[in-house]
Amino acid sequence: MNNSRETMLEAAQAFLIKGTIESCEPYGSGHINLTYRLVCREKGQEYAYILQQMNQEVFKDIKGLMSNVKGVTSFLRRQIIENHGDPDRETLNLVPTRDGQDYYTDSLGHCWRMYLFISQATCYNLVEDPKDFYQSGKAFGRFQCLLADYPADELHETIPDFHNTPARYETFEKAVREDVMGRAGQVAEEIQFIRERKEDMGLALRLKEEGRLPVRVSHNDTKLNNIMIDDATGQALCIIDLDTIMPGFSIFDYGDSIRFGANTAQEDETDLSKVSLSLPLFEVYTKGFLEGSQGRLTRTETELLPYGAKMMTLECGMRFLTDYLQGDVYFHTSREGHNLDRCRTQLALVADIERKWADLAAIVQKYQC
Ligand code: ADP
Ligand code: GN1
Ligand code: MG
Repeated sequence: MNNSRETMLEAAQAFLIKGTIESCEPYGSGHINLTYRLVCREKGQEYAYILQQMNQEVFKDIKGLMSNVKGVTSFLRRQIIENHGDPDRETLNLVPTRDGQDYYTDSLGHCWRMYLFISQATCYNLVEDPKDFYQSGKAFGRFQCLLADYPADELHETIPDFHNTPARYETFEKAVREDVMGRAGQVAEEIQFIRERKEDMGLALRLKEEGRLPVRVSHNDTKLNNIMIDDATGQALCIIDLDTIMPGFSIFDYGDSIRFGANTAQEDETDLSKVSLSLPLFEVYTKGFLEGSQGRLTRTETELLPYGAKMMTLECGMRFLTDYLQGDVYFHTSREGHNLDRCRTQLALVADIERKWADLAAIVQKYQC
């Protein structure tokens, strides 16, 4: 899966980096792009960068994608400067290529981009301190407020129907029917679990059509490891992974964070007895998200927050199972059955969300503005 050293170095040299390259190693735990940490040195001073080969199977329109990233990061940079923040750490910063472009296409046709590396900050795969999760809720709530003034018509839809759950369901059923890897027989229970919840999937789109659920410029991939927490202050520092910023629903941005961060286990845990929805974590995130949203969410949006959490978890479980059935062609995997393990944690979490439904509604009501 990883590139050869020559390919990485060719790509790294195409950008306006400072000094000479010391190292370039795979980095982070994203499921989509190939990410490297590049370290350079000049006159004893170290300069670090994130070098990414973008996933062209997933993102068909790299030009549109990069125009979104450039537009959104420049917009955020201006706001951070106005608020006397640190624009090099509080937003992603693209490093241009030597010929002034936002990304580089190598001799094999692969597309690369580079960001300044944000140091002394961490992306977590599991909540270690509930305060971090509260911070992350506040930051994602605020992020959507900041983007409220972003010209939505300038955004390219990088993945059409990204959180269209009924469309995802159709793709899942097709994968079951085609069963190209001959795996459907061993996952009958999971298939059944998803089918039993088919009727729940269309609610958000129906409400949108009735004019009852607003479409907002959203991040669309708000998991905990897409936000950097400052090691020194414990504050949410920077929201990263801007590849899926598109029009979407606030309840899905909220829900995707709950799916990942309020789970007591990691997304790919194999011991399902460790998987549950933590009510204390659900509560701190909800408090943070509603505070960060500064009263902008409508009553319907607020009431639908638990639904957003359930739907993002179910949709993600369905996507992992679809990928397992199709032969692991979308998400990066690092072991046999990885996508199936991920699917199982998500479905176990859906079941726990359903068991705790009344508690979730009560928590949301407690913090409703
Ligand atoms: P993917 O789409 O594959 O998830 P991300 O853009 O989220 O890719 O990057 C993968 C990981 O790389 C992140 O979870 C984070 O740990 C790290 N990362 C990305 N950008 C930066 C940055 N500018 N500074 C430091 N770490 C970063
Ligand atoms: C992917 O890119 P990353 O790893 O942050 C995926 C999300 C899924 C998530 C599951 C573009 O996120 O939609 O929810 O994996 N991103 C894309 O962990 O498909
Ligand atoms: Mg990511």
